[in-house]
Amino acid sequence: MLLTKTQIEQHNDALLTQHQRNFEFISGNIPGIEGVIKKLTDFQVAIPSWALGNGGTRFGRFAGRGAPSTLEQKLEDVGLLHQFNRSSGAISLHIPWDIPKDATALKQLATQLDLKFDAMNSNTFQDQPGQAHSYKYGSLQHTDKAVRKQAIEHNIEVIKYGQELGSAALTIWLADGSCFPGQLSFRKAFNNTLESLGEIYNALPEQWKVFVEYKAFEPNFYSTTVGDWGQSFLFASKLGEKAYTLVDLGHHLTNANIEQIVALLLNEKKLGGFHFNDSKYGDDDLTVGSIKPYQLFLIFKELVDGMDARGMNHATGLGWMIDASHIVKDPLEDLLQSVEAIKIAYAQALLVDAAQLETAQENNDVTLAQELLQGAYRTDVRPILAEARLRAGAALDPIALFRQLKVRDQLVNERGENAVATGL
Ligand code: LRH
Ligand code: MN
Repeated sequence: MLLTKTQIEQHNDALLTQHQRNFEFISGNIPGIEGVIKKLTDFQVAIPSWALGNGGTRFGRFAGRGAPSTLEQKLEDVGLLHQFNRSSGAISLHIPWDIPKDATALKQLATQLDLKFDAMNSNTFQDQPGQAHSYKYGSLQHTDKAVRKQAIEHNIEVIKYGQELGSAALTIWLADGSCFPGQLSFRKAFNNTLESLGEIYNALPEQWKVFVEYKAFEPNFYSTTVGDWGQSFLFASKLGEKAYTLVDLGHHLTNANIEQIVALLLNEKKLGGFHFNDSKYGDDDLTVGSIKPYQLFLIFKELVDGMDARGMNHATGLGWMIDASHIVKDPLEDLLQSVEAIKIAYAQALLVDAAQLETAQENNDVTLAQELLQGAYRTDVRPILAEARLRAGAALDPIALFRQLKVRDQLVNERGENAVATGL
């Protein structure tokens, strides 16, 4: 299903007066408001193909309703999200969960839906039926060269699918590691992984990037071979200029200072992109901004600072992707909220008076620095986001319209109650 222009206009007409009052109130106080709206409009967040159905944990999975059971239906769902917020203009595919049977037809559908294909994701953390070698003891790190070769070939195959679709990046997340002391030679695992990544790197097409995603633990619970930003940075630096680190917000040990990590990786020109989500404990993959919204704001403040310092285009300079899993919420509502939370943090970061903050920092005026930062964070920027959506032909209040149109019920009518999506 897709929305009609009329449905969006009728929804906006009903909310227009209230919105204009809110927007006039806030915009009057913001110098360069038009510049902020332009940046917000250009800022697109890629939606993960594996988060359009309901996910589970090892303790079970509660079925969703009307989930997309084909790759085409997944594109339609992302196209639908993009109609609601004109901010979800890309999908990130995971192979083999989303192998395109007809790449040309899929590209045509994506064009119709005004979608691009963002980074491709490989998968050497699950054994596929009929697979020659198991990844039980790892993939690119494996002690057996045949297993490493199999994993390298899979990543090169993923690049080929991406080339057919017009993607220009490969994200490699490795579950590789160990569960017990003594199980693994850390040095051999690192060197095998580096050698294997090198073969994948050499297969990258000219304009492509490879993102090395790190994660502290799970599914291995003693060591992870790409376990933190330092290890990912090491790999990306040794591989070459097309290799970057990828920061998944849920992949850090408790209380890690992610905004500092982001500042340093940007400073070193080795930050490639993000998997946005939120978490309280582990890799919880919760709605962005639902647990630690202030941390998300601080991360975007470092991003705006670091990208401006290097003259980078905010919208295209890094990979902006969500990586979430929905256990108790409607996946589409959750993704609409996550995109909104990302853009709220970005808008608030754009409101920080960087020059005044720099002066306060130079003068070690800690209180003033805090006041400048928290003043921006405590600004309700939602009317600015709504104005950007209105001008882009999207909905003033996406969640309200999603519910008003009973979108989930319509999808169930189309797809049946128990349609299931591939993914986690
Ligand atoms: C690993 C991860 C990775 C994906 C997977 C679905 O935890 O974040 O980015 O491949 O989730
Ligand atoms: Mn991730």
